[in-house]
Amino acid sequence: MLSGLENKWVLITGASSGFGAAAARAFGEAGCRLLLGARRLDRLEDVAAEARQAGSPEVGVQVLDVSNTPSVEAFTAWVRGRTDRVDVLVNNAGGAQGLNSVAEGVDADWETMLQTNVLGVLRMTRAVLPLLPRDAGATILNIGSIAGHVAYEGGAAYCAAKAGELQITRALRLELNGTGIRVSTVDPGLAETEFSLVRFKGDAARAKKVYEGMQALTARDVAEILVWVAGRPAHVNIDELLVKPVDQAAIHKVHRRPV
Ligand code: NDP
Ligand code: 8X3
Repeated sequence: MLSGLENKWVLITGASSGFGAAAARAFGEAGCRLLLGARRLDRLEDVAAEARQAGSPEVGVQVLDVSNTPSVEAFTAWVRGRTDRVDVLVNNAGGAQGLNSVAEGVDADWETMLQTNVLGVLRMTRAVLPLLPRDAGATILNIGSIAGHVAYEGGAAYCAAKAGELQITRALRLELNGTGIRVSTVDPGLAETEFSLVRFKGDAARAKKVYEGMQALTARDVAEILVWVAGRPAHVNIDELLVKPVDQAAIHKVHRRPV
């Protein structure tokens, strides 16, 4: 897959699974050099091996917890030890915890969702901004969600977090106007990754039901979009891209076949 991204430095948060891992493979195929972060180092090492196999000339992995400022700072110090520039920052780390109504809400779940999906994006962006080159097509690529556009029952904190991510993206684009740095959000609907397994705290049967009888997006579908967005000519900014499975006409309208 040739995209003009060869040898660009791409930093991906949450690269140990799902979209982040698929993005590492896809940017690897495009010939990018990769800096991968997440909390599970063993999983990152497996992803790194796949990305090298796919064609990446250089892959580094390092522990990263985006919910913790010292961890973000230590990660960025590690990045600075490998390169003085980051061409693409993919703020992907995040997810949901639980599907409780507000009345039944759990503090720890709310705090995790806001820490990762909102403050994590702010922390990572603040830390990496000085490394993004000016006027060279550098890109901040945030992963939002359909949940940032439309609310659903049990999703109050997650929907609020992804709406927060959307507004961070919009504010950043205004703040960075004139620098040549592009700011995009890619907002998927239902995609089968470990997202629901994490949301339902390891309940695999409940997680599987979310995608039952319908064809969800794959992590690869989303990763290919990320490579496409980052690979546009330097003067082109893809502002907001909402992508859903054909079976999902709207957040509450999902076509399911009998199973
Ligand atoms: P996965 O659960 O498969 O991947 C989530 C990734 O985020 C993992 O690599 C995990 O790594 C990482 N992560 C979670 N918390 C932290 C943290 N505190 N610090 C660093 N890394 C962290 O789910 P997806 O790939 O689906 O999710 C990726 C993004 O896409 C999330 O922001 C999610 O909200 C969003 N999204 C998902 C959709 C879906 O339907 N799947 C649809 C729309 C958006 P580790 O545990 O090793 O730290
Ligand atoms: C994940 C998509 O609809 O499960 O962001 O919230 S949804």
